[in-house]
Amino acid sequence: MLQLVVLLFLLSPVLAGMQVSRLFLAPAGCLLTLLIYLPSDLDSHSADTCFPRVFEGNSQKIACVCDSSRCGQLSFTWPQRSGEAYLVQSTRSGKRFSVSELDEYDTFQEGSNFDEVQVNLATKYQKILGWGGAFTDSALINIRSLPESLGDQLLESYYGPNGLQYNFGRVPMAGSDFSTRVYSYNDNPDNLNQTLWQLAEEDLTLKIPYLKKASELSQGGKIKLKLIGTPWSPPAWMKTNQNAVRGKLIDDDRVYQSYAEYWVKFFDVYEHYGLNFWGASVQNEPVASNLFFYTFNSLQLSAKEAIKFITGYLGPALERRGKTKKNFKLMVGDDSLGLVNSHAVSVLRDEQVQKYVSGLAIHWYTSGVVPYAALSNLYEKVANKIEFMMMTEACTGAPPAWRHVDPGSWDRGVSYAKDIVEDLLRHTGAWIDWNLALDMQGGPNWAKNYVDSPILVDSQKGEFYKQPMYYSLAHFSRFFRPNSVRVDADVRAKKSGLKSIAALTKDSKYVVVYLLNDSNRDRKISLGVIDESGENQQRKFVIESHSFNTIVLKR
Ligand SMILES: *[C@@H]1O[C@H](CO)[C@@H](O)[C@H](O)[C@H]1NC(C)=O
Ligand SMILES: CC(=O)N[C@H]1CO[C@H](CO)[C@@H](O)[C@@H]1O
Repeated sequence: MLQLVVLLFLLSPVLAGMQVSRLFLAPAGCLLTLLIYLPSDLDSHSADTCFPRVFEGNSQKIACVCDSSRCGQLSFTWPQRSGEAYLVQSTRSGKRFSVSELDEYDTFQEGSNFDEVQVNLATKYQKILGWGGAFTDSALINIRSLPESLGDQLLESYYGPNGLQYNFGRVPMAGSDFSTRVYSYNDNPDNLNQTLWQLAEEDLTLKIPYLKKASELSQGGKIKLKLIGTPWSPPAWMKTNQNAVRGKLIDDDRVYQSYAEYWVKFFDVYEHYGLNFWGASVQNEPVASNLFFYTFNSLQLSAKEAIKFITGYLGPALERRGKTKKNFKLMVGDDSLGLVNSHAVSVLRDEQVQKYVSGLAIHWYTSGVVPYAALSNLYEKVANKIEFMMMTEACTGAPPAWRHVDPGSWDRGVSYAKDIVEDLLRHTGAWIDWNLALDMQGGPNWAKNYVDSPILVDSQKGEFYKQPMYYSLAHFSRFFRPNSVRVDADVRAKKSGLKSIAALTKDSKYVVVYLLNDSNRDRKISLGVIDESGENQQRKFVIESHSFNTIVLKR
């Protein structure tokens, strides 16, 4: 093919010199263009999904570049024929969301060393609620710093049909540390009747326009975007220390009542702008805010205070607006495993609280330090009091001593994958990432609490980078779709360290299986899918060392 193109190209001046009619030349030119473009498209399938850049000269640190002229897409067509199966792979060596068909027949020798994974469709667990990220002021400032169409492309990378197909968006109610200033919706001291409540400029110029865009993108992909509101701090004048950082709500009924009014007004006003929220958490990190090093917008809210606020003020205020458990999912917790456990158990034990609260939210920051068994224990204590449990905030690069931003880091993608698998194995229905995008410093952040993000923006170069964390998420979000049900996936070769989770799609037509191994060698996998009638479908294939793998099988 290539030779033909070269030949035609070399011949073209000769053909032109032969005074061939214009009528002939025009289509010949088109054909020439077609022939030149065709081979490059066919040659490297990965060019569709990633335009790679190596960072710091380290071949393991690869991020995919998007600029005004190019941006990789995550394209995947679900199989149509029964028995058809695909393997989607991303590897440390550079594959990104690369799709290959899996043979129905065993092409390997019998008796060789396979790791067995047995998926059992009859054993069902929690429903998958979905995937998302947070619309912080900083994320949106970074998106806005790009040329408009490139910023839209970034949003599409998350919410569009060829992106992660996120269906959740977490929205800070007023400022968080990922803002460029400290503000609330009513910084007028003693305005207890909340007559001076008003949206901030950040809502009008950032949150509302970008939430609308994301909503349109996901509706285009026929997914209903579910928004979750979360406050970081009440107005400082309502707090014991008169400060947005740390402090408690002043223990006065009028303050509690006023704060409930302040809180629900946010949803009234956003509805006025056409944005309806699916739910909210009562308070971001109510327990971690007691730690001495907590240096940004927060509220120290004890279990007793949370119960008082929910049952006496917030719950009734929501109810007066027609927001009940049926149509508005209020969550408690919203803090790290280990820190929030006894707080959440105490709050949820209150019968009045149960009238208003639907879910438990957990943050990831102690993962790997606090054993995951604590998540199962916590869940068991509250299981009969909630409809769902979700992970509502995660990021890498958070501890002050760490590199905040580590462009192209594969290991950070692995951290995401490990946590998602461990959480999903323990009743978690949704996994929501932190900032959608950060700058090359990991900000902006008024409190200098810089961290990493799956997408980094370099506004000076007019580029953004999709890191391995982004692709790590893609292996879940694109396949473990909302309303799928997790099913049993038993890794027989337990010593292999291989991790697996599996789900059955809502229509029961597809089985999706995720496999993670971070070992140094390729692994031979024997995957068995046993259906409800006991029939076993086998697939044998190889997964590469240091890889994220999703298998999609049409039943
Ligand atoms: C609300 O409170 C302010 C004081 O902040 C007061 O001046 C105003 O009259 C009050 N408005 C109503 C309608 O009660
Ligand atoms: C992420 C993961 O589970 N990695 C494991 C892959 O397998 C090796 C042994 O071959 C384990 O040491 C890793 O922990």
